[in-house]
Parts: sequence; C-alpha cells; structure tokens
Amino acid sequence: MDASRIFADLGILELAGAGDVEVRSPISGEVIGRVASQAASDVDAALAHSHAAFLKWRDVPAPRRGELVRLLGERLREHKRALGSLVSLETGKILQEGLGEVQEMIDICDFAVGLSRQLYGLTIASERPGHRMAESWHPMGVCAIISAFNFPVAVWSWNAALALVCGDSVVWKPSEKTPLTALAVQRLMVDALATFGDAPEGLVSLVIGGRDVGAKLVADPRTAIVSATGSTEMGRAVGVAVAQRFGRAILELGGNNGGIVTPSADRELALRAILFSAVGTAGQRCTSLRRLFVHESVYDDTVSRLKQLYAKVPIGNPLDAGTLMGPLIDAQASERMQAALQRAQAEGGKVTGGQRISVDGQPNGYYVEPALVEMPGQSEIVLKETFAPILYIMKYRDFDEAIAANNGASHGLSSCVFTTDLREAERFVSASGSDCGIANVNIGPSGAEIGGAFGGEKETGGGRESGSDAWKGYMRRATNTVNYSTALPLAQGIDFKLD
Ligand code: UN1
Repeated sequence: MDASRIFADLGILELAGAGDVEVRSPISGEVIGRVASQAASDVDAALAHSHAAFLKWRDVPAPRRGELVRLLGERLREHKRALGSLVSLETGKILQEGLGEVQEMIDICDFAVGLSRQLYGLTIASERPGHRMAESWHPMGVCAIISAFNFPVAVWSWNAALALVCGDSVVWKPSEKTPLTALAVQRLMVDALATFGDAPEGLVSLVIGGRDVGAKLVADPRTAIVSATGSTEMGRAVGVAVAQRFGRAILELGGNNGGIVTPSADRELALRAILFSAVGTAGQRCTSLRRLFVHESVYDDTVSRLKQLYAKVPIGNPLDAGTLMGPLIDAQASERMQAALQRAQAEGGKVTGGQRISVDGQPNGYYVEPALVEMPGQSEIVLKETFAPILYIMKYRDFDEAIAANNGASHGLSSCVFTTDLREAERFVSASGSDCGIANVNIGPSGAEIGGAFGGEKETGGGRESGSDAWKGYMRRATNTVNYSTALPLAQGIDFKLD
C-alpha cells in the first residue's frame, strides 16, 4: 500500500514529510513519514488558546456543539477506508481492525450528537417549602487527551466527541509511535471546524512530543481534565500529578483480563471468542484475553483444540486480506514478549508457539507466533500484564475458585465467562462475581461497543469513557437551590434569628 497516496487522501501529504520524529511502520520497520515534535513552550501556547476557546465554547448551546461532532462523523465516514488503512500501516493491526477502529469513531460521534440534546440533570425534592432543588451540568474546561499507540485514534474520539458536546476544549497528545493517524484526524477535524464556521480558534488542538510535553499538559492548572490511556506506571505518575492540584483525571490503564471456560460452555463459540480476544490485534489491546481458567473436566480438550487453532492463525502483512495477525509494534515489544515467555518457563509453564517468524523477509518487522502457556497456577509473570499475544491457561476445580482467580490480578478492566448455566452466568456478573469494569457472558473480554461506559477498576485506574453516563466525567455538577417563597426556612430545621 502506498503511504503517500493515503496521506494525499487524508490531506496530510505536506505534514508527513519533514520533522524530527521518524515514524516507522511495524509492517516492515521502514520510515513512512516524519513529523515535527513540539516543545513545552508550544504546549503553553496551545493551552492558552485552548482555555480562551473554552471560555467561548461553553456558552454555545450544546445541540449546536453537537453539530461540530456531526460534521466530524461525516468526514470520518467519507475517509473511513483511507484512515483505516493508515491505522493499519502505522500500528500493524489488520485492515479489518483498522476499519473497525474508524467505525468506533463514527459510532461515538453519532452517540455524542444525540447526547448533545440529553445532558440532563435531576430535579430533587427539597425539604423546604417554596424551594426548588436541581442539578445542572456545566462545561469543565480544557480536556487533555493522552492516547496510546494501540488505539491511536478511537480513544481520542471517545474522549473528544464527549468533551466537545459537553462544552470543553480539547488538546491531544498522541503516542509518539502513531502521530500520522493523529495528524490525519486533526486534519479532518480542521475541515469540520471550517464547515461549522464560528467555532473559537484553538478549540481542538494537537501537540506532538514525548514525556516533557505530556508532563506539561498534566501539571498545568489550565488543564481541567486529563484523560490518559497507557500503562499503569504512566497512570500512577499522571494520577498523582493531577491529584496534587485537584484536577480531574480519567485513567484508562492496563488490563490483565481473565476468562473462565466452564463444563457447560458452548465450546465452539468459546474457542472462537478466545481466539479473537487473545490473538486479535496481536494481543496488544488493553482488553486482550491474557489469563484463561478452564474447568478440569474440559481442560485437555479445550487446550488441544486451542493448540490446533493457534497453529492455523494466518500471520503476515496486516494489509493482506486473510491475515488475522500482524506484527508487534516494535523490537521492544518483541523483547518483552520473549522475556515473559522465558520467565513463564522458569515459573513452571509449558509454552507452545511464541517464536519470532520472518514475514516477506522483513528484518525489521517483529512478527511472532501467538503463544499458549499452560501454567500450574498464577505465578508472578501471569499476574503481570505483557502487551503481547500470550495466553496463560490454568485449570480450576470449582467456580468460586475460578472467580477468585479472575479477581486475583491487580488490574480490573475486563473479564468473561463461557457457560450455559444460568446460575454461573448471573453469579459472574453479580456483586460477588467479577470485580472488573467489564464482565461479559459468552463473549470475550475485548471488542466492547461504544454504548457502554469503558474502563476498569484497581490498577486500571477507575476512569470511564465512551458511552452510558461517562459524559458526566467531562462536566462539572452544580446543585442549585432556588427559594421562591418569602420566608427563609433553614435546612435541618435550624432556628437562627435575632430576637
Ligand atoms: C484499548 O485497547 O485501549 O474493547 C481499547 C475493545 C476496544 C477498545 C480497546 N473497543 O477492545
């Protein structure tokens, strides 16, 4: 696929040619573009503009704000193929998933447009006569979005589409590994802004750079909301920095997602779901399936069938139709995978697959076989998130033990159970079931729809993005009590008057 044709389609041909940051495609390791990074002083200017834009944008009626997001959605529909291909080229995910990522952006735009007419508050019964109590939701300020390489544009859209209809301005720092897709989306956004007509200047901006740029965004008190996606280590630093100044942080960090295969499971369905969740995106989703607990009565059969399926996974150029698994993002990801497999072996694991393989003779493309690792239990390496296609498989005897094992990880993003037993299914999603932000029955842990709130507990960070009422995270709440009587009764019946 010709990168410059995609750049031309997306209107970034002239932006992707010069600068200090080299962008390599994981498909071949070749440089596909160069972009310019920004200094901390540029971030300062972006924040100043963004804050000034917020002060105007907050007074634009929300349904009108929704119109901007509608225009963005239109452009995404129009350029879905080109943008999806660029996602593939820049991240190495297969084209189907690249297109799926853009579809996710379109879907959240549609959701946010509807939401722009539904930013409801409650009215609350006042205990005082002649008083009305209500909740209003107001725009918050600048929303900084820090996104990761693996969903280089969808994660921005879950945040930006909501933030914009909620009346916030947006500053985006994409991963340094994937700035081209960010430039392309920003270009589509600039076009939407031009058609919209009277949006304040600086409403939606992009800053490209490394840790210093991120640190400046996070520490600056003009950033009202920091929505950060990435590792738990990154989230810990961001969370503390934002808390220190009492800002708001929406953290979407790692996952070490579990799945349970029970004796009554529809095995065909479970195997397909496991394959997609563990192997899809080369195991580089925060929702990827990493730990599988299989009942001892179906263990041998499940494992041998998984081995057969794993051996058949077409690994190769992610742009070729038929490929189901592309490369890892870079050499470091491949080294981490190999180190984890060695560690797993040292901890008693039996590894099948996991070898680095050559595709099209590309020495700088990091293609690997997906790995299945039969483990005696949840050892240290099993409880560590490795961002790679490694699935640890363990045996369980009773269902409570399997739930406890699922909840034994320090992360709490996603989880699933495969069962046709109603009691097990309900138990898994109950208060004493999975402790994750996402708990599924008879589907894998990955591939969530945008309509639900996305995020998880514990070391996943607790943030929620995307659907349901996640929009509340992008607004401030005011409780308003209006006295329309001529008396002044005090709450709690307090008597406070001069004689
Ligand atoms: C991520 O990996 O950071 O649920 C997000 C899913 C996708 C999003 C994953 N909709 O797998």
